Order: sequence, then structure tokens, then C-alpha cells
Amino acid sequence: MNKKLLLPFFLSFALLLMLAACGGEEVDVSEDELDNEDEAEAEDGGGAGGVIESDNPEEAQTLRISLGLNDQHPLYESAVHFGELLTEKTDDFNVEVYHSEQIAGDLVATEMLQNGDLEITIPSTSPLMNIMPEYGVFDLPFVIPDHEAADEVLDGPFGDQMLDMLEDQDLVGLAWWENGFRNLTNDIRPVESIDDLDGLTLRTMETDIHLDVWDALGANPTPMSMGEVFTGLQQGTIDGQENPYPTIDLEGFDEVNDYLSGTNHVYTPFVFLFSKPIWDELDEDQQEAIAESAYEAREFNRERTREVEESSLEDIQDRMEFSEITDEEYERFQEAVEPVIEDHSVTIGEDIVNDFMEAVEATQ
Ligand code: TK8
Repeated sequence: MNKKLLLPFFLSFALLLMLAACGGEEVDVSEDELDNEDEAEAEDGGGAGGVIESDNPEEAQTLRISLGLNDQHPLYESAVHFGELLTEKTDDFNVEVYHSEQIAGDLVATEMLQNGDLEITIPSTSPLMNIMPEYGVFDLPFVIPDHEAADEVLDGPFGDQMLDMLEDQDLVGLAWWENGFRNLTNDIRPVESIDDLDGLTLRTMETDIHLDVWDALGANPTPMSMGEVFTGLQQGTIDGQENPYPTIDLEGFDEVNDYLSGTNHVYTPFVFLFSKPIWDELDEDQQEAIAESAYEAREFNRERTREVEESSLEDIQDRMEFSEITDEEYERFQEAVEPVIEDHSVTIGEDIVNDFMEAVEATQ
């Protein structure tokens, strides 16, 4: 007998039991409680992790959001918040949030948007350099000094310029969200100096700049999509990886790596992307509601991510051996990657690199 058919039967039976237990009092079993069953099913990787329905779900168009991180991460929380803001503004949309690469990794999800096969993804900028070399500018290490500078650069003319160029690639860039400052973990030895990187097999995002940076620093880098990292560390096919503290903590990398180094070597933004083929089918009011919600959720995202960054660092410092990088060592890191920055400034485009450096300079 088909389980699906059994479910409503059991539920109404449970309802009866509850009524009986309450001695006949009217017990309101809301739609939500019934939906929890669906969500429980979604949790095991079946459907969307988060479903935010409009007040008129039957008529509404569904916007699916593909994320590469799990449902504990502030990115997921912020995507659900986006859905709540949007469904408050209009009944035209339901929002389904898929986490942990349930749909695809950053690069593939972005390509699905370009083809109109998916509505929304919020990837790191790094894999996008495979589509637009200009986006490699965000991978130039040791440029953005702190969160304030990051916000000023991204929310200013430079950030707008980088969002505008996405349209040529059938993508609509709606807002800059935060991934964060990246730090190194590994399972071989404490990394306190550039010399400690010698021969470490490190996973990087799918970007040539990161590959060349870690190669120049003496490590043995290999590109990999996020969804493969935990298993790679667990099986020892890679010794280490680099990510912001919330990801190291919430993806459980401390379970498979013992050493953490506060390298803070680059700031990675997330960019809120919408499929242009699908966007062009929407009317202006719908486009405005989506754009406003992505923009408003930006503040929520940055605030939450920075709160979690602090608590995550505290937590993982208890579970891993933490190494600070001294200023002298930091300078050695910066010197070693200068040739990489020079080389890639050509592929990125000198104008873009100059605009970026000037925008950062202007924040100091
Ligand atoms: C998640 C990725 C992740 C990134 C990485 O989709 O791949 O290391 O930092 O956050 O974008």
C-alpha cells in the first residue's frame, strides 16, 4: 500500500487521538503542523530545505534558490529571510531554498541561471571568473583590509560596475552578500610561516588565481566544488582548505582538520544572482519586489554572518590548534604573491584592477 495514502489516514487518526486526549476540546491542528511532515521529508535531502509560500501559493510562481552551503549557515538563513521579505511584498511568488548543493555547485548553478533553468543562486564570486575574467579581481589576495572597506567598495560605484556587467552574461546581479575573510585549515602541521605550507595539498575554489596564489606560496593546490571538500579532507585526498570561520565551523571542517591559521588572505563576496531569461519574463513590479528584497536582506546577511564569524572562531579555537600569522610572516606572504597579482591583472583587465585598488584606497 502506497505510504503516501497512509499518511493522511494516520494524521486524521492522530488528530482524533489528540481530541480524545483533550477530552473533546477543539484542538486546532494548523496547516503548518501538517506541512512539517513535508519539511521533514525535505530535510532528508528530498525537497527544498526552506519553503516560503505566498498567501496565494496555488497561483504563485516558484522561485528556487540554489545554495552551496548547509542549512546551518547564515547564507541559508538570509535566503529564507529574502523569501519572507518578498512574500510580504507580493503574492506572486513562493520561494524554495535548496542548500548543500542539493541542486548544484556555484558554477553549474550559475550556468543553469544563464540557460533559464533555475531562478536564483548566491555563489562566491570566485567561480564566476570562469564566465567573466573580470570577476577574478575579488580573488586578488591581501587587498581588502576589513569589513567596512569591503562594504564601501561593494556598495559604491565599483560594486555597481561589477553588477552591471553581469547582464551581458544573461545574469542579473541584485546585491552583494557576505561570504567573508578566508582562513586556512589543514591536518598535517600548524601553519605559522610560509615555509610550513611546503607541499600541503590544499583545496581551492574553481579559480586559477587561487591555484596560482597557493602554488606561489609553496603548497600543492587543487580545485574542487564545495560539496566535495568534507569527503576529500576525511579521505585525505586533500590535506587542507581555506574558508571563512562560519563555514569551517558549520560545515564541520574542524572534525577532519586539526590546525587552523588566521591567514585572512582574501575577502570573498557572495553575489545575489537572478536568471536574466526568467527576469525578462517578469513585470516591473515583480522585478522591483525581488530586487528590493535581495537588497534589504543584504544588511540582515552581513549582520548575521559577522555575528556567526565571532562565535564560530571562539568555538573552533577550542576544537582546533590555532596559529596567528605575525606581521613579518604576513609581509612574506604578500611578497610571494605579488607576481601572481601582476600576471592576473592582465587577464582580469588593468582598468578593473586599478578601479578596484583605487576604491579600496579611498576607504582608508
Ligand atoms: C558555497 C561556496 C563556498 C566557498 C567555497 O557555495 O567554495 O569555498 O567559500 O562558500 O561559495
